Amino acid sequence: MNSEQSAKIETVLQEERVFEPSESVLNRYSIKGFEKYKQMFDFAKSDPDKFWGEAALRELHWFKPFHSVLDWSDPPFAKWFDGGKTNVSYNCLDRHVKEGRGSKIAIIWEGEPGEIRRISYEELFVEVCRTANALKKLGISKGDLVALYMPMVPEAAIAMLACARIGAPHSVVFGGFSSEALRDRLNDGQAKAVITADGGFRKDKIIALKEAVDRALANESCPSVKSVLVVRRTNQNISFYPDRDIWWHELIPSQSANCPPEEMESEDRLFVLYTSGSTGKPKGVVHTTAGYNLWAHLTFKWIFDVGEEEIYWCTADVGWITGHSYIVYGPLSNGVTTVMYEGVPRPSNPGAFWDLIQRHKINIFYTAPTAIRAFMKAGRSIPDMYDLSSLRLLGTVGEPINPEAWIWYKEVIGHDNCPIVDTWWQTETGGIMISPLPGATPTKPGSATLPLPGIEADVINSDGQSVEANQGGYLVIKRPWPGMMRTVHGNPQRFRENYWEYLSPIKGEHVYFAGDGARRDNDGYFWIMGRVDDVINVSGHRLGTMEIESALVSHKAVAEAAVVGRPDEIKGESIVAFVSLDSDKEASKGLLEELKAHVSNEIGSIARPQEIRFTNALPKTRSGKIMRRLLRSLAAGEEVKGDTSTLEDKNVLDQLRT
Ligand code: 7RM
Repeated sequence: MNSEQSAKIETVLQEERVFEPSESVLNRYSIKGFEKYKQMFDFAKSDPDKFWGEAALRELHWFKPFHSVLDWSDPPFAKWFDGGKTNVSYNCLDRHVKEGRGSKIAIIWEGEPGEIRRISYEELFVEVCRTANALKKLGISKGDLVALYMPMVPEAAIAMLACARIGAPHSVVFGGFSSEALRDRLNDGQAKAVITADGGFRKDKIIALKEAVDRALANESCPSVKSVLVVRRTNQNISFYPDRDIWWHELIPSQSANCPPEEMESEDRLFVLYTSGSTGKPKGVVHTTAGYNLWAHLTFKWIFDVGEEEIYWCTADVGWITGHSYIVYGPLSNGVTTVMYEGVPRPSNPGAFWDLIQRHKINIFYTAPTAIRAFMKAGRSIPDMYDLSSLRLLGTVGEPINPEAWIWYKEVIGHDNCPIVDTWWQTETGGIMISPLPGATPTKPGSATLPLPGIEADVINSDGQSVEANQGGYLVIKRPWPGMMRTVHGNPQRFRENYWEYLSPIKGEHVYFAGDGARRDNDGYFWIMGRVDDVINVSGHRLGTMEIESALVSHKAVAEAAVVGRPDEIKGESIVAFVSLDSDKEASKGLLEELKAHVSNEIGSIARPQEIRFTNALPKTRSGKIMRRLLRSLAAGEEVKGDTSTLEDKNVLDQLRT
């Protein structure tokens, strides 16, 4: 571990409270008591093939059973359930309808202007079949990539499932990304079609999704894209290119509702989802059919344990992995009623979430620490105005949760009746990896607790040795699991090097490096300490500092840029950029705003720096490396500590202190 990284994992948490599952909680859950968890964990560890093989046969429908559970003969390229044939949309729809549960509500959708749609499994099944047939009409066949750039409307879930039905992998691009970011992703994945909407409602604005698609495709800059399917959502005026664009409402309703699911090989691609890493452009994380389906299904079932009459709500956007696994695939594969909400909390509507919970009598609520911290700051008088007594389980995801926010969530939202599940995982892991099982695991505020059965997590140092209790180190996963990403789209070498062979002393051993620092306490509980690479986490959104730096440098006035995260009370981290200008350019307030807007344009508003500091030069080592550790301290307004002897020009530091 280098000094940059170790500096990040020095913090020692002093949290000693433990909450055992209460008697009533214990009785409510299928996985009851710590012993039961231990049994499952030990079984999965001692005979993983049997554990996963049995689970796959029990939990999923197979057109043809698999002949092997895990093929790890060519690490890190895993094959799970080889020889088997299944279909994710079948597992999410057909089987529930066939089992007589077609009239059960699959999705309760609430639009930002307040409209409500309740879609049964039967209706969802029909819509997905029609959409799947429509995609075929557009020339999409098995293996073709379809991009989605959509607001949070049911058509987003329908389109994902329709793709899965015909074996066309989807690539969902978050609607908050810019046309530039969309173009990069369309070209990287060679998408054949884009599914979008005229626009979307976001906060108090209407966003122009179709216009962004038009810009991304302008001047034949994405030659692979042949058609654009457009959902009418906002009714705003848009341009229409008849040889390329087609309205959803003109194409889908006339399609046949009969579309037999494609029998997919276990390892056929289900989707590609782009995520930020420490180097270069975002990478396309590839997930495949059976393993991903099983992992989303099982983790959802183990952790949320949703009853037949219960209502579950995850507040993520389908543009992120949390939306994929825990709004769409996990809940639907389990035949659960999942809520999809187009809105986001904001000052003009501070009680929106609690209002939704009250009106829909939501039982399980899954959100991000950043949202909880914002609610906490706004004060308990707002949630106290609502009836939240339907809640029985609360979850968090996306970033570390501070113990204060954890306790507030438990007391103010959960009225001390709901266990809290702090779930650690990543786009790459497909589903939750470290989390309490609410009926089994005693919780500690701020700890994601223990790995799920089948997950062998550890904290190691740069020599590849497990570190002692309470020591910081790298969080790693030591054996493959069904939901693991299979490769980086178009770049298997990057997959190998960045994830499985990153820790040089154990090259060849194939240990999955998550990019996070962590510590285990005396009970073996994991305390995640955040990224140790150049990834920053702003409100639970992952951004690569390199990506933002490239965006800045692409502006004509900028010579060099360095971006760091600064601890932020609400967002977790905020973006601070240090920028040096070309010698003939003047720093000004106008240019500062222009640069912020430029980053929004290049990536999306989530990447807009909160602060930009102009400087003549960046602090560098003699070998030319930017010393980010110093910049992080400066951005946080701290004393610059530690070794600065490698700094080339000490005067630079004084200049940067503003
Ligand atoms: C699901 C998701 C992944 C990164 C990961 C961590 C951070 C996520 C937690 C967490 C502490 C958690 N996917 N992270 N969950 N840190 N406790 N419970 O967020 O690919 O977008 O981000 O998020 O740093 O590496 S992601």
